[in-house]
Amino acid sequence: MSVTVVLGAQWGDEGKGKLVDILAHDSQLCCRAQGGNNAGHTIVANGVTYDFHILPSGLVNPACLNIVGSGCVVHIPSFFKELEALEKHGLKTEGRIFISDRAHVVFDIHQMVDGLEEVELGKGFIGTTRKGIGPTYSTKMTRSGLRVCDLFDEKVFEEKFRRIVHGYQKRFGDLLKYDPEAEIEKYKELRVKLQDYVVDQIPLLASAKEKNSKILVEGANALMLDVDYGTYPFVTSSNTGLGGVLTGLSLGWRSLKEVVGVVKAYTTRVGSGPFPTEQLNEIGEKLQQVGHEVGVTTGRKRRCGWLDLVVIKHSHAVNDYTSFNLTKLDVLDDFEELKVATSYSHNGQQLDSFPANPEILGQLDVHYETLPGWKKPTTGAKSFYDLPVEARKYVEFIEKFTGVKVKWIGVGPARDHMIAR
Ligand code: 2SA
Ligand code: GDP
Ligand code: MG
Repeated sequence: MSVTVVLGAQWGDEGKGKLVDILAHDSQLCCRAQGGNNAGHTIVANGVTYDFHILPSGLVNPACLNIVGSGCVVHIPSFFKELEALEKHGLKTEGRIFISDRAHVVFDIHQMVDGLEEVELGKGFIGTTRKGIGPTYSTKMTRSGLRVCDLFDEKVFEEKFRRIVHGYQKRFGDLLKYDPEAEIEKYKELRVKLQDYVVDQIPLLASAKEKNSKILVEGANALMLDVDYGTYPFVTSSNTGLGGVLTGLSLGWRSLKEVVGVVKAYTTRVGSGPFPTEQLNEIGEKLQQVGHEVGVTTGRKRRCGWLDLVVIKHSHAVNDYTSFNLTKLDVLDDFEELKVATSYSHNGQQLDSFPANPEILGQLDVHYETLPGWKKPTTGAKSFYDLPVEARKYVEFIEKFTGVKVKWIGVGPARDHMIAR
């Protein structure tokens, strides 16, 4: 068995879905290890645009099986809604998508609590997707959550579910307008519909191992949103790095072949929190507009700024990438010059790593290298040498700084807008 892991190296939306779609053509199984339907991604293939949230992008390839792994959190009605939308776009998903019986269930009440917790935070709100991700991982960690397997024993389900609801009602009182009976009723139908999708992930992956299958792991969100290594507390509630892949799926470290870091040629972030290279000016606006930087799940405008190689270095230090996919290089086609952050200082002191403290992160001086732009279209480029020399130098600058080879370069949204080296 050989496993290729695709991980976001920045704050998400680097274009992981597109690389996963390309690699899925040579894979038998595509897995999600963590996160929920907060992870919006868009894939453009055969002239069709598909929006994904919780489902793995391997569904676009008809020969690839897909699994939502144990480390994920799943809102079951949204899972079915997303499947239906893909079917409407012509994808045949029957028999190709499974959910681990150990994955945790996101209930409507988790989503409502997500919203209430954001309000409680006032000005310090995280800017979550309000998909109930944080509250569901919280109930998982306090051992009061429900797993997919719990849904199939009505008595256990009702008992555990009422306990969660009771706890939240005690905490939020009248603020929480919620009818648990309606949700219990909904699950009478949902559990019947769900049973064909539920598997024990451990033997499934073990059998893939025996068959020497090629497995693809699709990271969700990205390292800077990792609950341990990201810009805490402005992060999501799972381990979005390699650690989350190992705990969220039973693959084992021995089978890991490649860990690809997906790096957008500039930086974006959705929601609140530190963003040292953010450009709150016409440059940020241009990146947002040319890059169509809008959240796939919530429709929020993404914040935009220059490429930050201090972030990429930090991300590489945690995930140990074997290669990079640089994406959206074409978005930089029309800039006279490009800036790339290469170091930070704080109170005149040079920093040698990405600081943990959000206060320090808010007071950094960012040091940039300026590189020439290329002012030519790159979308038609089929090989590295089709790119303008300045674009090649931009790529080589990233490689030299990080010591990681850029193996793929995205020059447009479609599947064939990708240079492989
Ligand atoms: P949550 O909902 O608890 O995971 O939010 C916590 C933080 O994580 C950020 N986050 C994301 N950042 C970028 N992209 C995400 N997916 C969607 C997309 C987001 C969207 O593809 O654009 O549509 O708005 C994603 N999911 C979570 C989030 O902004 C919070 O900062
Ligand atoms: P993900 O969450 O990392 O999978 O990324 P998203 O799908 O949320 O956001 C990436 C967006 O950029 C999507 O709309 C993609 O279709 C698009 N995209 C991916 N790669 C490229 C590229 O190389 N160039 C351009 N212009 N768009 C791209
Ligand atoms: Mg996304």
